[in-house]
Amino acid sequence: MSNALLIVDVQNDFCPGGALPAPAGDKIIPVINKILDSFPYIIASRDWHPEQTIHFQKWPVHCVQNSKGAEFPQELNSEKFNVILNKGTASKDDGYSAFEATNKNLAEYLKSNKIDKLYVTGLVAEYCVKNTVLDALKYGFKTMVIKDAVEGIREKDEDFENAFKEMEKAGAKVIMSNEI
Ligand code: VGL
Ligand code: ZN
Repeated sequence: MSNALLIVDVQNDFCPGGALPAPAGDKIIPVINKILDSFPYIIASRDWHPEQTIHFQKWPVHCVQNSKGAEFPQELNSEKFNVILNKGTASKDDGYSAFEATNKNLAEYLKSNKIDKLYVTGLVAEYCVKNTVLDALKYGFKTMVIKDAVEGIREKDEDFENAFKEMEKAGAKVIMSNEI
């Protein structure tokens, strides 16, 4: 059995200067770059919205398909990614979880490559990272969350820590990148 690194939505719009920024979103990029080579599979998701979606009733317009804001930040070594998943592509739902990607079925991809253990990083803790981790656990994958490679939008101070508590309670293991 094998393991994979899952990089959730590290995109310009979730970094400082973007449309829906995690205030320290850019800080996780060097951490992710440093651990990339430790994984046989590197899977990245991207929030990939149509111009009009109910999602934008809740959120400022962000990560519109093919826009600059939807691109991976230049500093992220995205040329090493094996798979890119597009999520949030429907106009009628949020599509927070990478398991809801529409261009590839993530659960099937993992199973067909005998990947049973997922290391999750990315943006943002309170929404897409959390929903992806909860889905991974539901599908039965061993799921680790690399805390120093995750950031949040931190609408309220406690939101970031609460997201980690919820993931841990559901069965995720929270680790730091130097434990890999
Ligand atoms: C996200 C809010 C809206 C995320 C995406 O990637 O966590 N959050 N769209
Ligand atoms: Zn979104």
